[in-house]
Amino acid sequence: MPERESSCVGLNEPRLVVRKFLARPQHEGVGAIVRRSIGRFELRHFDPFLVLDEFSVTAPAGFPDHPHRGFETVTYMLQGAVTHEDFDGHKGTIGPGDLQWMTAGRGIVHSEMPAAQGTQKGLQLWINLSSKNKMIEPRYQEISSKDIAEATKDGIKVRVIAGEALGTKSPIYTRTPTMYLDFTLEPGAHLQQPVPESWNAFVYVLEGEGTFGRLKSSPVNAHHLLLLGSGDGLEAWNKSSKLLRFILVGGEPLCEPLVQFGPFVMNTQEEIDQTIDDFENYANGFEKARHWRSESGLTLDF
Ligand code: FJE
Ligand code: FE
Repeated sequence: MPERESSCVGLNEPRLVVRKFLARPQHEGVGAIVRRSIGRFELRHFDPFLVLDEFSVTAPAGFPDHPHRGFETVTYMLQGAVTHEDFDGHKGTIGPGDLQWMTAGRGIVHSEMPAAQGTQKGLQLWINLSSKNKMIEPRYQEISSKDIAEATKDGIKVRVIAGEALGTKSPIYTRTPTMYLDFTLEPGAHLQQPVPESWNAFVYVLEGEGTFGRLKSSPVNAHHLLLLGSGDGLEAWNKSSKLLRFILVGGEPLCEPLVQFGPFVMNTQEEIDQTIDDFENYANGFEKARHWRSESGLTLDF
């Protein structure tokens, strides 16, 4: 029997698209605009993912002082720059192609504000933490664009934000096992990307038009989120005459109870009550919020 071509990457059971959402612009923060897909009413969570926002901010709009507890925020810049500043003195600016992987753990209070003229664009993904990791010390992993691992093959370019693709690995440590790949496919390119069978996975289209799951399915364009069904990987084709860019994100579901109150995500209502108490009383990780204000001096209501 002839061997299957490149059997090490061939897929036995490609995942099909089971749901498709168009992320429409909505207001968030102070004057900012986000296209929210995961996290909106019709798609409250997609375990372990809580929110996916494609954001667009133009000064003086932004996301001034606000807290987080119990999950991670992953900010990937597409255009322009954002300055972040937290209550522990951690401060920096991320520009085009840069990544900030922030594990809020027991608590971060920070601001995220535009740092350049014009419109700043990017993606922010919120990844839930398991009960045993919700109260860990906060941690940042930051990678500038030039240091993000890239690989190219057969008309496919991938930027490996987390996980592995085309034999290239990201150095990012994911506490909730996660893969995050930024693919660009030239016209005619065909992708087969393994995704662990037990993981939930989705595609979000950034640019161009792509065919996902099966060759005969109708093409999907920018700002659409596609939830993938079960299987061992994703097959995608660029049947158009322009570049196709999308992210493929997968994660191991936590399968735990979840109670969310804005930027606090815990397992039980008691833990949420405790978190609100901690935040109001500057306790259990929120101590440094007592005397801290960002340069913006504003506070985000939630
Ligand atoms: C937040 C409202 C918010 N999406 N995308 C309430 F807007 C935010 C928030 C963000 C955010 C920040 C960036 Cl840089 C990009 C975002 C929501 O900061 F955390 C709460 N609680
Ligand atoms: Fe934030």
